[in-house]
Amino acid sequence: FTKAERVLSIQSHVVSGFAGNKAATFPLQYLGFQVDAVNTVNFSNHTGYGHTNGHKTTAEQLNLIFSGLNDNGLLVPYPRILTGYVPGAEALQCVADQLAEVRRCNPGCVYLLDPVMGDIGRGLYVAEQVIPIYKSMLPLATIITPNHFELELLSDMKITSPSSLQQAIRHLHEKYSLTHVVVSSISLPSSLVSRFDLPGPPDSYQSLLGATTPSRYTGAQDFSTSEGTNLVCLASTYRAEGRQLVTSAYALPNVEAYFAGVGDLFSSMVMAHFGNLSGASEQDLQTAVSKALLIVQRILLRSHMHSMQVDGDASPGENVMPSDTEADNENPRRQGN
Ligand code: PXL
Repeated sequence: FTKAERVLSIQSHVVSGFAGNKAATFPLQYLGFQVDAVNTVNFSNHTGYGHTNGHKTTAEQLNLIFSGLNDNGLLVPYPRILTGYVPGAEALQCVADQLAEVRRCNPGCVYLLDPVMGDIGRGLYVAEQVIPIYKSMLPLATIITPNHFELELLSDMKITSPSSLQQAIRHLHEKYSLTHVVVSSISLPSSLVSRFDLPGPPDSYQSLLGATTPSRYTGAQDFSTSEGTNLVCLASTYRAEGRQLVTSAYALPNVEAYFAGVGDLFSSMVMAHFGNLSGASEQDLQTAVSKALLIVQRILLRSHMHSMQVDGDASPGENVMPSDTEADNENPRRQGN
């Protein structure tokens, strides 16, 4: 990255820890981006702690921020926009309306929509009314990054097998004219992962982390079994001409610890590495996803190793950024996880 490209990042702010804009901003700045953050909440900490204080930015307050940007001609020209955690329906509708207008005026903008709603372990952690709003926003997005839980909510399908997974992804591409769908994490038994057909690394980043070699899935076995799991990330690009999906799978070792904000870090890194602003090619997506996975995996492993050294164990709710683990060094008996 040679120039400071601007990114509008519409996500949460937490005082302690790393989620939303707190997880995305520094890594994006480190890559040379100028990050303009709209904070959708101002919370003491992320909601995984069980107790959170603070406030949500209202639709009216968001509208003031957006109209201020717009009045100065600052909103429409963003080359990249990222949206994440917006827990309330009115606020999300306001973001949706703004995005529709930006898209209309600047169709070349890369818009990464992370439909942050929950995960398999914790369930839904935003208002239920955001689900139809996210569905209405999908046609605006260049890339979406749902996890397993969010994919089920958006597609109204239960995902229990590779074929239902493919069906759900195809449904989103076709119903909402989506070119790129990235399923950020899905659990698969290792026996299925070994049945991926490995075509070889597409770029040098791959060789740094063998586990992120993309692969085309060939099997059709049910995966609702209890054997050891691997995390799998799927990147899918739709070629409208032949109604063809080009899907790559990336198998990752499971890090046996709970980290918050990983999805937020991942989506920001996919957006950062999606090089071609008007691009619709599967290579653009594959490159972005491999690089993002590599970065996330390295940060996770380092944080996990560090928290093991500090606590002798990985604590639930522990965050992912190295600076957080450094803070632990000074205060090893930190409470509140
Ligand atoms: O990682 C998603 C997220 C973002 N922001 C806040 C959260 C969560 C998930 O719990 O609580 C404030």
